[in-house]
Amino acid sequence: MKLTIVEYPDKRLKEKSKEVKVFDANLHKLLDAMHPFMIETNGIGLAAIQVNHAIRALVLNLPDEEGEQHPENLLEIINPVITHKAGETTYQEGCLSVPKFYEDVKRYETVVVNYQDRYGNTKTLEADELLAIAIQHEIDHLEGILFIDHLSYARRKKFEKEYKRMLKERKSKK
Ligand code: QAP
Ligand code: CO
Repeated sequence: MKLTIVEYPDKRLKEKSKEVKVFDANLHKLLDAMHPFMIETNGIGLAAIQVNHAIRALVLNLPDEEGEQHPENLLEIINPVITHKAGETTYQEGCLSVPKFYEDVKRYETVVVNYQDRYGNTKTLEADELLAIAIQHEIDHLEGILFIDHLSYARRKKFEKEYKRMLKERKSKK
């Protein structure tokens, strides 16, 4: 299965993703492709909508203290729902769908998430630190929300200006 990244300002990123109801080989094929794709593109988190599949599925693979990603740390999260949230934290976020841009975003410090695994089994995850931030970022994608949607008006305007210039520059090099 060949995947390509959907990049801002593509309207598909604003779509609300649909609940997964069938946990079949098609879902597994997509998840199996998303993981290596995310690693190859230097991502730590990827929502299905970012590879043009508007379903409520995401993968996460956070690096360890040495900055290395291990396959055994892969998380596959389907139909997530945040059931508890507390605290506040700010982190400089990026997104594979918004290449080369990083901005501070405020998130809950800890979240509890109910979700399903690839077989439809119900799970609960208590997340803090980078995992809590990453999960909130990816769940936003399922609602059609990007990290740049959290910026102040002034920061967003600055971003749009710089991003447009970057796209123009990239186009001229093709
Ligand atoms: C979401 O983000 C996230 O601009 C995952 O050129 C963000 O994997 C989780 C990436 C912040 C936790 C904290 C971005 C790769 C990857 C880029 C990513 C780029 C290449 C972003
Ligand atoms: Co993202």
